[in-house]
Amino acid sequence: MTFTRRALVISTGLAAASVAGLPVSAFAQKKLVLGFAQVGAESEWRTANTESIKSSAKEAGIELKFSDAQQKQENQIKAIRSYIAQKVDVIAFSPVVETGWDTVLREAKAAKIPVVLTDRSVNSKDDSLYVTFMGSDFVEEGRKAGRWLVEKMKDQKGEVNIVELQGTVGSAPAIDRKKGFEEIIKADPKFKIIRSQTGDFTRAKGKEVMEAFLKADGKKINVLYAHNDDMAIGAIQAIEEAGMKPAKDITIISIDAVKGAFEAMIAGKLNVSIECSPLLGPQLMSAVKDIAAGKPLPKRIVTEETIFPMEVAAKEFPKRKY
Ligand code: GZL
Repeated sequence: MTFTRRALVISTGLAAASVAGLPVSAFAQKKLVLGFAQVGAESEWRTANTESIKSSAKEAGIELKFSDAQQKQENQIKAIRSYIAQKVDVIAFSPVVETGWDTVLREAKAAKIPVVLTDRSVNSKDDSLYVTFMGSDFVEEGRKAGRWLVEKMKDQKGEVNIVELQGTVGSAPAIDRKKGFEEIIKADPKFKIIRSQTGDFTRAKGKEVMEAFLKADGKKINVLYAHNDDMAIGAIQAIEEAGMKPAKDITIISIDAVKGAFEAMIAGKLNVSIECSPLLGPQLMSAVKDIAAGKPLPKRIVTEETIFPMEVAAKEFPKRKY
């Protein structure tokens, strides 16, 4: 039964119930059920994203089935299959990597269960496999990081040696944040990415990889570009343990603008954080209700975001919601 037909059946049921004198509430209480397959709990951003989804589902009166895949694609696929078996009304997930989803998404389509992509997208030729993708423009986030650096270094005559902490290999944010950043800095040959490696979006790995970068190139490093705040915060510890001053000896740019980033900027240890909002819960719940009501949705819903240099961190911090 298609989703629209299911909505029609519910509304017809309500009409029939009221004519037959049955308590309409018997039909009206059919709660929508959303199955959400989360990436994991790898970062402050992800924790805030999970909180937004859980609190918004509660507020919207939507029954939420939630799973944490510990950043493993096979776990997300297992969770999606279990939601199909449970015949949930809508499935939503944030794909840990861009590829390898077509088979399970075709299973959801065959089961007539609509799918919503949140936060990260999939690299599929068949965009009929999902209703909409809501989340940030990661390429633009990378461009914002590049533009901030070009402006900061505009009077710098010599080479600007950059080390890069990439996000999870194969993930949309890692691929696109790299792409946007390189698109901007390639205009000036003084900018050179001398080392680039994944820190898997975690503090621990960010620290470990930065230790290796410092061991290899220490004093040569002018800039760290981290694809998220957690890796930048881990790297800040490594920089300090190496006897250098973060945000002074090494300019640090990161993305997300989570609480930890504001604390680091206020402490003078991080130069700038590009906002990437995890607060997708309300948008997701409204999309679930629209799908249930048979309303069409745009294929792409982009989250509007800004940039926070350390100079504004203290003023902005009290207003932050994540
Ligand atoms: C971005 C999100 C990324 C964050 C990281 O939308 O997918 O994953 O930037 C998180 O902090 O781990």
